[in-house]
Amino acid sequence: MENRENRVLYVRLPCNPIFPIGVVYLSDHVHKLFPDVQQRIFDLGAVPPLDYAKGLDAIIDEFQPTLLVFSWRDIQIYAPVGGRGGNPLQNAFEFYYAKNLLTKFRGALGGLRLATSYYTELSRNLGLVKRGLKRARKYRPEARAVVGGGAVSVFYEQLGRSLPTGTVVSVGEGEALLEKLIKGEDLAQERCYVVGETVPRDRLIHEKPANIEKTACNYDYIETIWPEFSYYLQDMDFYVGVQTKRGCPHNCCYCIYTVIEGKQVRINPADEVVAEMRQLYDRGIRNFWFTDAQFIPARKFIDDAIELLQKIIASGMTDIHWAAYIRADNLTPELCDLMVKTGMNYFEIGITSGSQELVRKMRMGYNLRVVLENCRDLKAAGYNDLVSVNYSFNVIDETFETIRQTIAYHRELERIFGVDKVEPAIFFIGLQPHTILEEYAFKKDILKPGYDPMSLMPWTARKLLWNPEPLGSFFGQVCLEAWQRNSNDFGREVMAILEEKLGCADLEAALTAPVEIKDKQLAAVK
Ligand code: B12
Ligand code: SF4
Repeated sequence: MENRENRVLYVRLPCNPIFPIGVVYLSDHVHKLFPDVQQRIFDLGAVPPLDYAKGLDAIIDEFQPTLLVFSWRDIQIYAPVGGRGGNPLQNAFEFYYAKNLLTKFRGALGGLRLATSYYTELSRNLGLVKRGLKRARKYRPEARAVVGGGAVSVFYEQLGRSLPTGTVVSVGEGEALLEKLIKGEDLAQERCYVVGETVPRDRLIHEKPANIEKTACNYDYIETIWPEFSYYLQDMDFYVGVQTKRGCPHNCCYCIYTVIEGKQVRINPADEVVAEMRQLYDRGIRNFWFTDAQFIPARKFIDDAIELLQKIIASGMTDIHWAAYIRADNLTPELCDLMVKTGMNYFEIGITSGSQELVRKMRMGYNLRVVLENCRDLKAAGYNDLVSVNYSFNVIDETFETIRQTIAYHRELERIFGVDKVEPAIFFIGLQPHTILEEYAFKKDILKPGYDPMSLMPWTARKLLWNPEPLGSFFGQVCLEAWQRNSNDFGREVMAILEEKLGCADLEAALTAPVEIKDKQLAAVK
């Protein structure tokens, strides 16, 4: 029997205004199980920075929670685009690779600004947790804090060190944990630990998430506990998150999604997904982001995707748009047709490299030839919108030849979709804990166990922003030149410069991976 005195306050910690789908789903789940429990959502993503503390105090004074659920979405900010503290990749590269002293100095200043804003954000968020808990205890001495969300799942071992004793630190999905917290049950079997009381179990993050079948989120209820919900309804360009499945079965060497969400794919029933979208649709939402790690994780989930898209059409929501991460090796002409008909107008494919040989070495399980064939099907089905292709150079065993192959591959994608429709998103991998790449870095002595994956100190950041020599400096120079030429079209500039310097391989070479017996360094690590 739950404790009827439970009053649960969900605080989404400051974040760019991405729809706070995590806390929405958690509160919906709790409500379905414990309809009497009082709940409230407070989203700091929709509050100006100067008002964070004041706003948090006010909601706690008013609501007097017994359980504070802090949701922390992201911490890691290496991206090729303007982040919260500037363009992190550019700053880092200017500092590490610029030959011109002035540019180096500018990079150092930018890096310093960035590091300052990063550490300020970290300590501000930790401060908000402490402040909230302390204030809640004025009203309810038994009040407890629990922290979770994407950022906590990645850095759960490090974050616990700076949180108040007794705080529950959660990894992955929080539904089952909240259920137990509300019932006052023992947490020993959950993917969590309690600061100052228990330590994270070895390989905690690799434990399987609970198998809970998701039902349509009840937005009529959500509206009643989240007065600021309308903030996300005002801007009609906004992509509101809807989850259609959880989990990814792949093993891509740098990726942690598959660990956070688990390898077992759990499908949310199509009728429930459509019923959830319908509620948002009726509130004026027309843009949806399917928040799955992958919308079609493997061929065996093609039928599920088809079912969902058919049901969307049958529901009459014909003027919507949607976007997602798509493994384009798992498409069929029928699926392509449905994607276009249901309004997909943006997708990201994370092939990482256009060289089949490297794609195999990174354990990504992609067949690049199939990706191209499927992209042709998608174009034939009438897809005329943007596709973002994520490339991360220099992950492992990159050579000038594999770069030439990536260029050949990219040019072929441009031939299929049109140059202006294919956006090369050039990322460098931000090394994450619990990945195969991290183990590889240990093996190769690039990192030592016990390093701090959250450090932005230049000597650590240089290793975490994965761009090792011998090609590291080469890529550094190419990127610096690309920013100089046109920072607004960074990805295309990088491709152009690489092609000018190295030329372009035969497409056939890109698509063929010579069978090598001893290329399996990463596999060996695994
Ligand atoms: C979809 C997605 C996106 C989409 C979001 C689209 C949209 N409109 O919603 C896009 C592509 C825009 C995106 C962008 C970015 N993302 Co992103 N994204 C994801 C992804 C794949 C799923 C997130 C999601 O919505 N899941 C579904 C919801 C329901 O789950 P959830 O919010 O995580 O909540 C669940 C649990 O976390 C937990 N939970 C949440 N809060 C709490 C609190 C408590 C107390 C408890 C107990 C549990 C709990 O329970 C919830 C329900 O099960 C995750 C990876 C992953 N597989 O989790 C990365 C992830 C969240 N993203 C991440 C990052 C870094 C970013 C970027 C900052 C990347 C960048 N450098 O530019 C940008 C942010 C852009 C911006 N504008 O600021 C990181 C964050 C961690 C980190 N490394 O810092 C993640 C974890 C990926 C990773 N491993 O690196 N992202
Ligand atoms: S397919 Fe995507 S989500 Fe799955 S492991 Fe690979 S990179 Fe991660």
